[in-house]
Amino acid sequence: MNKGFFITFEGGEGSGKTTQSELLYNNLKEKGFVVNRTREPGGTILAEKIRDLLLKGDQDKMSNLTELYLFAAARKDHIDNIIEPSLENNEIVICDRFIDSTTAYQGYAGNIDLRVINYVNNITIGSSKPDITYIFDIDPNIGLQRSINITTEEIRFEKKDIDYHKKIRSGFLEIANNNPDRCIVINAEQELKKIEEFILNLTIEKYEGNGN
Ligand code: Z5A
Repeated sequence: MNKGFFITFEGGEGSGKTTQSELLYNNLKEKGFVVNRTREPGGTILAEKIRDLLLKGDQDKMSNLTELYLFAAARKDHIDNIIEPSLENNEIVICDRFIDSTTAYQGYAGNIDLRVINYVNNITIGSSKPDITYIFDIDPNIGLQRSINITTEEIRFEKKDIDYHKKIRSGFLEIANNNPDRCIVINAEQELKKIEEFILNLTIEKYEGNGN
């Protein structure tokens, strides 16, 4: 019997992942599923502290490799204390960003060798591999415009130039191409309700098809 069901939401800035992961969480709960919604970097006390280090302050304050290790450290704590226990408990876990963000941001955009990224990702997650990954695809100019109105100190990545964000977009599309078993690309420029319905229906179909 399968243990739990693990869903990740990925994509560039302002693509609507957070909005849609919350909608899916509410919709599944309303239908009686046991669901846990979390995010990366973050999800535990220690990982939220690492989040502050990573997302606040000057964009050049650390190297790409330092970033990679900090994201991995936060993820390991999150997996050990939140994701794995929830999956062991047969829950549905919805996570806003996960390993594909590391591949897109530190790998494709940050130029760390993808073999290093894959190695670090694999030893960090162990068997906690997502069952479905929704990749939100949006023109970075539109995404950045959408997030401009959100007031937060967590803007280290938003401050990077447009070329960086274009690399992230094409990186995510390549990840989807390389992982067709779990990745579904969502056109994030569509109307909110249309995306919400599509994701809910597909999630339930995949969940039931997974032997749950
Ligand atoms: N990062 C990394 O480099 N490596 C890693 O391994 C991980 C992360 C895990 C975390 O940010 C940062 O860490 C991230 C990558 C890096 N870079 N940044 N910044 P985050 O995930 O916490 O924050 P974010 O990516 O900036 O997300 P965001 O600003 O919260 O955007 P979003 O979640 O994609 O969008 P949203 O908040 O749901 O929506 C943005 C706005 O658009 C909002 O006003 C919505 O009402 C609106 N919206 C949403 N959907 C629509 C539609 N369909 N139409 C019109 N308007 C919409």
